Amino acid sequence: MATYGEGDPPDNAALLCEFLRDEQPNFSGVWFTVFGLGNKTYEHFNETAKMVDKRMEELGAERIFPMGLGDDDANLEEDFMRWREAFLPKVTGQFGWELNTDAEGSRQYRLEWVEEGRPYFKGEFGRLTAYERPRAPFDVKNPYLSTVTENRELHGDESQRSCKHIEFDVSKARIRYDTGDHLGVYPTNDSALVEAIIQLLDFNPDNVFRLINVDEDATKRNPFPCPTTARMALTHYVDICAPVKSHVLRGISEYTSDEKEKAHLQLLSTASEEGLALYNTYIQKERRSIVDILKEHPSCKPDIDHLLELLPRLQARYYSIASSPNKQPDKIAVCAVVTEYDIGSRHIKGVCTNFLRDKPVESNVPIFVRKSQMRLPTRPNVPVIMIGPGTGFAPFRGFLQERQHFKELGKDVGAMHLYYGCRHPDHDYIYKDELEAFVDAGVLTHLECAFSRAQAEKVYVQNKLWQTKERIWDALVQGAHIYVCGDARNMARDVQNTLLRIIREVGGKSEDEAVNYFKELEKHKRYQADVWS
Ligand code: FAD
Ligand code: 2AM
Repeated sequence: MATYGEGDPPDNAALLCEFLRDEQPNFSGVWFTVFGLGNKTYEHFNETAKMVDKRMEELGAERIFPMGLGDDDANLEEDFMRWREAFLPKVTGQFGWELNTDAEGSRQYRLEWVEEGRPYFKGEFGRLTAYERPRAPFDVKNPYLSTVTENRELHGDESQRSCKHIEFDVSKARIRYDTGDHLGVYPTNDSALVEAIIQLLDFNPDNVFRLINVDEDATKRNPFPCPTTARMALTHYVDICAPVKSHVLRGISEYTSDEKEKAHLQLLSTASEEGLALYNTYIQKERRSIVDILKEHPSCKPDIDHLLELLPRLQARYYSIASSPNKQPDKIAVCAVVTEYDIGSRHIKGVCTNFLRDKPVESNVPIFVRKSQMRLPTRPNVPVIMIGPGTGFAPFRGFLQERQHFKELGKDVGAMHLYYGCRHPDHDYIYKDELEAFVDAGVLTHLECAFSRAQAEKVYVQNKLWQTKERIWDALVQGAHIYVCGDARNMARDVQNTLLRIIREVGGKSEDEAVNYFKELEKHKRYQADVWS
């Protein structure tokens, strides 16, 4: 069970969670266990898994093995490998079965060649004609092939990094969005990496095939849209950049002729202390992808269709929408900071941000809107405090546009406080001109910028909050809504602690009273966080 956002289940588990929470089915006689996929940098760590585990027991089911809580901030794969290692003998014992780990290597899909000339999937999802004849509604399973209308650099010349402002045309799709929503973007993999796999494994990348589930009752008939070619699958459908999962290493070890290389791959996928430690450094910390593994184990030559079956699906990336439908209903803006870093001699590029980085105007990108919880107060005269360093500013650009629109309509618009943070005013101060224009227009009433690297000591948004603590408390007393967006790892927690301190020290509350005050803010959606790591 995965948890995301503010302790929410993923979309495809929402109904199940609602059912477990609200209904009273009798689960006596049911055996269960739960493994949670979470991230400790978030406040509501593995909340969905914990809820399911608790409710299953309350409804009469019997827990046959303790819940495992995976932490993606540390090493989710290792957490799962450890948990599974202990769980498998337990579950087979419970059913009176014999544990057969060899079966792990067996194929779930069979290959079927498709004759030349037949249509095949070239990046679409669901339907072959999904991009030529788009059909609403558009969502994660049916993205809309939008057109890029703008792609400009937001960082200054002296910045070592790149941050892009990108706009997508959705006029023909009539996609509706609200300020605060997220945009899902489906990237394609770097063609150089696709080519590297083709060279390393030496197969014909353009033969059309289908992979068909050998279990005819399975709900998932194909691992990705089929028929397709290996080139298309490597480009659009499977993840070839993430650190390799242990079951993939185990699967491809069977195709390795050199005994030393084979033993290395097998050790990497073994849940022993030695294997886990090796996995942790060699795969996780040093972030080796399938391309790295194939390069470093030259005798490992898996059949391409088996490799494609083993690799996880390439996932959409999410970006906070940085525009308001009031200002531009037909275009959706995002701002994305490009992920790029070196590990040893390897230069690693983030999949989606590098895909977007050079997308020219008029090119196409599959997108969809995902609703979020983060909303401006219904009444435009309620004051808002927005805390968003870096690209955490993105949704607040939408908020400012929205309130400006109301102001232009002659409505009474409440105060807007923005706490923005970046490294240096000349390097990565994004949307500086726009922010100054919002100030001039009287929409942005209070702008505080924390430049962390413009002087000897670090200055962060929470320092600016503390410096203006009386103003923050006054706004809270007047009913202000607070929004925090951006880095989940440190910023969100530090900001929350500073707000608690303001409630205590300026608001005159005790420790417990301040915590309760904060909980009330959360309950009434007057404190909303949209953070990611
Ligand atoms: P990937 O290929 O996915 O690689 C990223 C991975 O690289 C991460 O796992 C990270 O741990 C790892 N990594 C990064 N740097 C290093 C390093 N130095 N050393 C080792 N490992 C490293 N991003 C924005 O830019 N703007 C937004 O508005 C925005 N909004 C978001 C809203 C939400 C709700 C969420 C969940 C995320 C948001 N993100 C935003 C992040 C975005 O979704 C992507 O995660 C980000 O752009 C990276 O994607 P990528 O495909 O380029 O990188
Ligand atoms: P730094 O990278 O110089 O440490 C946007 O990324 C801004 O957020 C940067 O100025 C960054 O500063 C800053 N930042 C880093 N850690 C933070 C934290 N714990 N709280 C608030 N801001 C932080």
